[in-house]
Amino acid sequence: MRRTQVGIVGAGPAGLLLSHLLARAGVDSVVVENRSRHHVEHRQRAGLLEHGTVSLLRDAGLGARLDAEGIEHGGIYLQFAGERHHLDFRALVDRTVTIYAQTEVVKDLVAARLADGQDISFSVSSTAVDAIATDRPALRWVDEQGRQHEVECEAIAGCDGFHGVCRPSIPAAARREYQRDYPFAWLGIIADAPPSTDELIYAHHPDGFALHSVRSPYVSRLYLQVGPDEDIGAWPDERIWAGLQRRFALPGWTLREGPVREKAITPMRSFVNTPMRYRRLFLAGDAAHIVPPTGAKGLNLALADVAVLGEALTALVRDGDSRLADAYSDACLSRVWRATYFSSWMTSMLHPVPGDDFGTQVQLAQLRHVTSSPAAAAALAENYTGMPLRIRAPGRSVPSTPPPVPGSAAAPSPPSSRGTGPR
Ligand code: FAS
Ligand code: PHB
Repeated sequence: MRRTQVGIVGAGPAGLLLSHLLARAGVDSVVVENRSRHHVEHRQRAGLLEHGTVSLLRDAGLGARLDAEGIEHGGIYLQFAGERHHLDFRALVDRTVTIYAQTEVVKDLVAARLADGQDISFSVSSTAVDAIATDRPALRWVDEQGRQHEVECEAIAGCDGFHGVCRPSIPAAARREYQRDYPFAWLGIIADAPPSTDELIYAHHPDGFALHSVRSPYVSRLYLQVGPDEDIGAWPDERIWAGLQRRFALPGWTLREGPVREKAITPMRSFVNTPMRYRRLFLAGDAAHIVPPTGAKGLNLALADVAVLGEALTALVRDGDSRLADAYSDACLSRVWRATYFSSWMTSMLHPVPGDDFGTQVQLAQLRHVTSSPAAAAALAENYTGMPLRIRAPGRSVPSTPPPVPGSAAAPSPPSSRGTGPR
């Protein structure tokens, strides 16, 4: 039996950043992960960091490679009914986003933790959390060599994703789940093809949604909407490219193809578990909530949870002050529900459902509204670039400074339907 201050389950972005923030505050942690280091550093997931997430990583001393290799984007394109419109985030809300893949964030975090001497156990099995209703919860696992471990903690952070063991360890009567499953999924590819656009293209098409994202000047990340139960085996590379070509087609613009390095299908769901804390067990990231990736919120939300949790656990286990820990769940859930609403709205606007002709007309009306009204465009830009990260101590509300009211002297000019290709 060993002891640590915080036991962390999961070495994804949430678990790793939490361990990093706690260490900077002088709080010890143990991190256990059931996949290999190579797996967690190379599994393709998110690609876009909000404005606030970039600041958070920089402030935590993790900005070097992000600043050198991240690609700043000042807007997105929305394509529908044969038109492509640009939304200029700088003009609308004076904020940008940065393309920097989750794989790179995880590599930076693993390197920083190991350089700091952090104990991370990869490839473990039989993870379990016990006595979470007491002040001395226990974390148990079997390591790669088959040895059993048990660590007594002062708190446990469940950063083990949607399929982890921490959320189910909370008594069903003590928590509530909200879930919506969408009638479609995303087929995502990584292709060795130079991006055909300078900023992301979100395309609504009768065949289905498609997204052109990027990873580097030589690598493209693309997605297309497929049925909810599609078999990746039914999608050879030729079929994927043909589908993308149709969905992005625009006169005078070409989608460059290349070898497909990876492909996978991701189901689309919205999920929130409340509260995000049970006694000495705290949930963060996908362990507590899932958003459809349309709004590029999942990774950003996970890191925002951890920014709050790091302060709360430091106050609890280092300073004996439980106020931030007591406020943790509510402080995160207001942001979680805002991101859940935006991701659900963006998803419902962009994904035609076969046979729902009424719904498709509503989607086109929404897209025409967002690309013609400065107020509607600013609302999308404000949510897409992310809400400022704010840690609120109980009893102190931080006055918000909302963006200028559209139409007022300080408001930006209307969105433009610029050219169709890279600037
Ligand atoms: P993670 O799932 O990343 O990490 C949890 C970790 O816990 C994993 O490494 C897991 O192996 C480990 N674990 C689980 N059970 C365990 C156990 N019993 N014992 C020990 N360890 C355990 N977000 C976007 O913004 N854009 C996207 O395009 C996007 N695409 C995605 C595609 C897929 C297939 C998935 C699943 C998610 C995607 N997301 C996307 C969301 C994703 O980026 C998550 O929001 C992000 O990984 C959340 O980070 P964590 O909360 O750390 O959870
Ligand atoms: C990605 O680059 O993987 C990405 C970007 C934006 C999204 C979803 C995924 O909305």
